[in-house]
Amino acid sequence: RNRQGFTVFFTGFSGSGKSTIANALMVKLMEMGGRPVSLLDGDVVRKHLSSELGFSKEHRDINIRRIGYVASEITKNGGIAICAPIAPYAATRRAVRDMVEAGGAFVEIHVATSLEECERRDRKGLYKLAREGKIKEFTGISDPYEEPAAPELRIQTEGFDVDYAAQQVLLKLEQMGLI
Ligand code: GGZ
Repeated sequence: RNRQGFTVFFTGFSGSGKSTIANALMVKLMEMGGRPVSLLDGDVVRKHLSSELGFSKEHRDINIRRIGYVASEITKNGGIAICAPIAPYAATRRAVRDMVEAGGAFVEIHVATSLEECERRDRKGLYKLAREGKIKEFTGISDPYEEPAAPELRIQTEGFDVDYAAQQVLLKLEQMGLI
């Protein structure tokens, strides 16, 4: 029972809170025990799996497909994969969904923090650099982000804490019969 593997795929702007929510979710799922949990965070993937890639559409697509492939392997083998890249292109997210669903469930979660809020926070100072033109092809500023039309869950982060967001994800996983 409940042994099907699955992938939780977060998508949203830089600074939207994807990583933070993904980490909180990982802790909760690990505490529940049972299946192994693997986190494929944007930063870590870019360091260890995609270090040669930049941020052109072509390179982002390669990056996302790599994440999708690893997630599909984990899922097929009954594990839980949590992914947290920006993943700005709908067609690429679709391709990942198809790959993962061949061997388990795919749960797309839009971390819907607005661009205005992400830029206002600007925790890493990247939006400022992007506005100054010092970072090219920056998502939301000088590069596109295609909002998911029908994600399994859309999280509004403004005014809510990380724990509440992670709790919403757990509820959705429960509703889907995955945990
Ligand atoms: C977007 C960029 C860019 C550009 C560097 N555009 O807040 P962060 O720093 O840690 O998250 C961003 C991360 C995005 O990498 P992903 O692998 O998630 O992107 S994608 O899914 O599109 O492949 C940001 C940093 O890298 N960063 N330059 N031009 N984000």
